[in-house]
Amino acid sequence: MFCYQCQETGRGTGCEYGGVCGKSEELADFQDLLIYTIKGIAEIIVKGGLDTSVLSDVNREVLRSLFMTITNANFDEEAVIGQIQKMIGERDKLRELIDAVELHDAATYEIGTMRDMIFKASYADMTGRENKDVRSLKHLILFGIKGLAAYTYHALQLGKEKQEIYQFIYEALNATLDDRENVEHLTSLVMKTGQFGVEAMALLDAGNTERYGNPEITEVSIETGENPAILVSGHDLTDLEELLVQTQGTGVDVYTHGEMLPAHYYPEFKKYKNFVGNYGNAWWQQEEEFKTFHGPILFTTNCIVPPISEEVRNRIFTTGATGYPGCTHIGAGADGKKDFSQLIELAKKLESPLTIEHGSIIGGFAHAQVFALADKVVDAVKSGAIRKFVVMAGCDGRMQSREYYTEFAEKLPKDTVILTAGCAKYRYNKLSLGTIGDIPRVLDAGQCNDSYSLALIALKLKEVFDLSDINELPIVYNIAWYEQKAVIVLLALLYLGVKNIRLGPTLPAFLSPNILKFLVDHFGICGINSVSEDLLNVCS
Ligand code: FSO
Ligand code: SF4
Repeated sequence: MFCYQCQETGRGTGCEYGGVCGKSEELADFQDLLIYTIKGIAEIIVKGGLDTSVLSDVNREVLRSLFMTITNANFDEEAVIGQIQKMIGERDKLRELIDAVELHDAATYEIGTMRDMIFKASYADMTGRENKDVRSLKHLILFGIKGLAAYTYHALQLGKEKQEIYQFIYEALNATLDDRENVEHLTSLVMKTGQFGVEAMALLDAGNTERYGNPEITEVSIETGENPAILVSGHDLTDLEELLVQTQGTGVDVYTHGEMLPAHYYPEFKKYKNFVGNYGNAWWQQEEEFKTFHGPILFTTNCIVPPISEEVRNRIFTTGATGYPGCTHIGAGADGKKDFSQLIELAKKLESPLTIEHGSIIGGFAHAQVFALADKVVDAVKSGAIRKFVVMAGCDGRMQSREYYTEFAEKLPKDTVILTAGCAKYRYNKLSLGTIGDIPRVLDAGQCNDSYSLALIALKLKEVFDLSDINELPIVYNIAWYEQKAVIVLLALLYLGVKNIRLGPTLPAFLSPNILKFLVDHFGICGINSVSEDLLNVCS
């Protein structure tokens, strides 16, 4: 195994003998083989000129395969092996549709026994075979594509899709397989990945807002009630909706965890009286929080931390692209619906959640809500009441160095406003940072994909202030990353022309020195320093 796709990668260079995330060597190898196989599918589709609009099942399963390999999404070896077998079957059917062309091993390899598969899997990653910069760019594209696929998968659950996104995913995956690719072309594909990142986030935004309404200012309780309850984690709002419908009248309440918090901001979810609040913090604190929650936990997407306690493991359920060995996976039935009755019955037998916090969190500042406040915001900027906006979107994580973000938020001058999205917010969303007039100093747009809202807000301000360049706005970017969804968000911001992004707590290990230099020279990307040094940049 060799994996360096996330920020917590071993020794800051790569995990080689099991992942810091808990991924075993075998699972890492199988995930690589799954990616290798879908690259083969991409090659067949691209070289054979196949029309993606008649490949709905393949498109969906390719998205699912990519999503299954995102950090902390799926730890279930059997599920990954099953997906490899399914994708080999799809690949072989596709091959029969095209004229004979020379194809890569990924598009043709055969597996006889499990031993063959294990052997093949151990050679399926891309390390060590190519020039460092080519390899770095290919990984930057692949990890961006994983994030892109996750957002596209969510959009698809909401009935939204765009053939151009599938076509690009196949184009990009095919390029990562091609030994003749060069730095120039791969660099252009990196930018194109960002372009499609914007498209996918826009598609998901349209899917979410058309079905659930535009997020609005909302106070979310972090207290608990008396009823037994289910905790929902991840990003998939359609799963949450199904669960809320099924829990009506059962006496079981529903709480959000981690990245599901922004669901409370959507008008459509407010009609469910048993949707009572948010429990706990960002993903990495889940073990302790799940213990005191007492009820069943549903993972709709990534951010599973391998449970240490068997008692907690017995209460975990997965759905969608997620999986954990020994935990029940709830798949969709033939009618496309999911049956959550097992969780509801289990909840009824368990204690109600223990209160671990008091108070509430305010959020719901996605693009429509901020546009509704535009006059106030613009007046505050013109009068000097708001000196700067600081985009602190992205992820939270285990590393102690992330305390930087709490300290940075606390020490920001009082005439600055934090724009956030993603689970990074848990580092400062319960601090009393106050308001400027009646504008809160932390404006939470939502999940990591709602970084799209932050981009729209920046573009709107550029228009209002009649500026020619987004970088002339009084906005600075201090973004925290952890996994591959953050990679696509970063590439999307670069595509939109945002410069001088500070990225931390460490820079990606998959960037070679030359590729990092390219990003520094062209986009002014830099790492974090001490809080006091980085604050100088905000105050200047
Ligand atoms: Fe991941 Fe980051 Fe969205 Fe968090 S990008 S880690 S749980 O912000 O959420 O999926
Ligand atoms: Fe290591 Fe991150 Fe890969 Fe897990 S996802 S194996 S922690 S680099």
